[in-house]
Amino acid sequence: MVHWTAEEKQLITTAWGKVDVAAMGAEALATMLIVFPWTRRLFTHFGDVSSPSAITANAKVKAHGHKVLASFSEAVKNPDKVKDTFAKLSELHCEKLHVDPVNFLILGEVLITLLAAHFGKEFTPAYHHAFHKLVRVVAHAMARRYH
Ligand code: HNI
Repeated sequence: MVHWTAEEKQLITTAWGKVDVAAMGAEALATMLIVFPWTRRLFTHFGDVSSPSAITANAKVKAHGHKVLASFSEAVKNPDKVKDTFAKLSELHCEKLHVDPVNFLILGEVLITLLAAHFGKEFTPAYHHAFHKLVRVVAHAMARRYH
C-alpha cells in the first residue's frame, strides 16, 4: 500500500488545478505516438498516425488524449484508491488491447515532461517527485492484470 504524505497530495492537487486536461491530454498522447512510434500500431483505426504532422492534426488522437488524461485525473482526485479506480481499465488494456505495460510508464514520463515544460521553474523537485510517484502507482494499477 502506497503512503501519500499530505504535502505530496497537496502538490499534486495544486498543479493539477492549473492543467488544461483536454489540451495536455491531446499533447501527451500525440507526443507518445510521435516519440515512441511502436505505440502507433494500436491506433491505426484512428486514421493517419504515420507522421508527426498527421498525428498532431488527428482529431481522434486529440479526443482520445483528453479521455485518457481525464481518466488519469481520477488518480489525482483519489490517490489512495488508484488500484480500484483502474481495475476495469487494467482488464481492458491487458486482456483485450494487449498494451505492453512499459507503455504506461512511458506515457507517464511524457506527461511529467510536459508538466515540467508547462510550469517551468514552478515545477520544483518536490512536484517532480510527487508526480513520479503518482505515475508509478497508476502504471502499476494499469498493469495489474499482468501480474
Ligand atoms: Ni488507454 C482506451 C485510459 C494508457 C492504448 N484508455 C482507453 C480508455 C481509457 C484509457 C479511459 C477508454 C476506455 C473505454 O472506452 O472504455 N490509457 C488510459 C490510462 C492510461 C492509458 C489512464 C495510462 C495511464 N492506453 C494507454 C497506453 C496505450 C493505450 C500507454 C498504448 C500505448 N487505450 C489504448 C487503446 C484504447 C485505449 C488502443 C482503445 C482506443 C479506442 O477507442 O479504440
